[in-house]
Amino acid sequence: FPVRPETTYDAIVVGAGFAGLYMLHRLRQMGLKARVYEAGENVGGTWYWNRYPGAACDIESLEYSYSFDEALQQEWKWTSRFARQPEILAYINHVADRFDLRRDIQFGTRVSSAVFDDATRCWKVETNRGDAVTARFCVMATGCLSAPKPIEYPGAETFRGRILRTQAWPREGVDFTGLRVGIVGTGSTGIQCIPIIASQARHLTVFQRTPNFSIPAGNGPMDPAYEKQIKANYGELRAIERDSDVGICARLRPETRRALDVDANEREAEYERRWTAGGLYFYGSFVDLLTDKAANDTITAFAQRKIREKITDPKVADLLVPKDYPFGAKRICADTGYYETFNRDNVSLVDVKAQPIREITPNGLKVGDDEHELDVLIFATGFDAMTGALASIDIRGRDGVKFNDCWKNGPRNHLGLMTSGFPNMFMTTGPGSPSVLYNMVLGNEYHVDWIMGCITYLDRNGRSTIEATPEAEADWRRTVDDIGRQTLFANASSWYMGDNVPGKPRVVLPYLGGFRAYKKTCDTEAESGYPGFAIA
Ligand code: NA7
Repeated sequence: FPVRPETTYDAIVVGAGFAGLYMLHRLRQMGLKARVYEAGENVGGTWYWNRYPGAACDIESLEYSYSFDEALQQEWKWTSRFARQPEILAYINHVADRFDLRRDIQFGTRVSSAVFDDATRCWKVETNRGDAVTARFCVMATGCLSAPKPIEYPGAETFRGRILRTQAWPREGVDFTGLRVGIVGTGSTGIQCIPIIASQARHLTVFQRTPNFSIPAGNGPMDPAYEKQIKANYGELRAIERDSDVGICARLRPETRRALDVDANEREAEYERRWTAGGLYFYGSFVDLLTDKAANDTITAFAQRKIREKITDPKVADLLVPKDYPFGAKRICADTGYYETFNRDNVSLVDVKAQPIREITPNGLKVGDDEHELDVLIFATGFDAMTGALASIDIRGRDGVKFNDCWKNGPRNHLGLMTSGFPNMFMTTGPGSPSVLYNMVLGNEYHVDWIMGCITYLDRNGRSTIEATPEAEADWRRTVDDIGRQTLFANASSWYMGDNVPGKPRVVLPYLGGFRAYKKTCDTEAESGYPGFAIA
């Protein structure tokens, strides 16, 4: 018989992805009673939902994995250089079993509200399944890319074919054989699934609004010698990753030179070396690529040339080569045969910037005056990034203040971790932190460890609550904005800036000063007794 959950906990954790699982593990290690609520029917978060064909991580498996347990990282064997979604999900399931985490996780349950009670200094958390529990701490491990954007065109209910969303892909998979398929969206997701769908469908029509820069992933089976070498020096690698800006260091370290400090031949050679190395290493070719427009022009031109070379039809190449924004200012992608897919006879590209999508019709998609007839229409249109998942929960802090009112002009928090007026509510990889530009798994580990340090501090000092001060929060917002302005990120329209969601305020969402500097600030904050936080 199911046991009725206890109603009082030390901590409630929302989400059982990489962050939530490690959070639960650490809370338990400290002897705290915790419960995790997870909307999915199993662990995995991002990797549970995004099971579209071709889904894979663009950071190497040996790096995009937990570092907190030496036996785990030594014993787990990755089969490919960049793990595909099923393997990452298998890994996360292994972690849940290995550390016996499932007994404290309630699946298929979405947290609907979290309300702080001033009298008891506790959070009352309610779910869509009728749970009502209280806890001293509430950790929002809700993920940065977990609230899919709704379909933004009318007529979905009239479509006679099938509509699919990449972020909620059918578990049983989809057979596209013989079908006319359309896909809207050419971000990382679209770029991963388009080549695979094209190889199955009768015809694939790609509806592209903005072209993206994508680098060949260079994926393949794990090289046993490489794995052995990493595993023999894992501690050292992890230390280097934690002391870096992006946390991707195994094969090639990010350059410390500036692009224009070397001559054109050397620069080209460096770009070539990193382009060939595959994946996101190309990003680290020079240190100033995202802060100096002249430096960026050199990598932009290189990438444009490389992309153009792959495409047979010059008119198609004109559409696929990004021209209107600096390389890297939108999240770059990693692909396996993406651009080459447009050389196939059964693939066509439709520019929906020139002629906007009007509506979904019973037969397909109407773009300008043309109706494209389709059997399947796929939306790979992205997420309400970094704030969407939090906004979907009715969170109320001290004096009943609504979280969504506090954040209506953009996120407000200190160090991306806590918001004033919301005591003992932590967020992992929140806006104002650098995690989406860093190795997400390590970014989550860092946040969880910081939160545990904070909880330990409160307990050692006999205090009950902590929250950001309004002053520190305002300072941090200024810092994030100022650093953002020194980069080229504002020169593109992207989810980093909130531009991808109609009506969302345009602000720099991640901290763009690099993980190393961010970590130093957070470590100093903790070491000096949390001066930017009010402790009671
Ligand atoms: P992204 O990167 O936000 O990409 C979404 C794509 O969908 C992008 O090409 C968008 O074009 C396009 N899009 C979004 N809304 C529309 C509408 N309304 N009409 C036409 N096209 C649209 O999401 P992904 O899921 O691909 O990747 C998310 C992150 O996951 C990625 O950055 C990695 O960090 C991993 P736009 O550029 O907005 O013109």
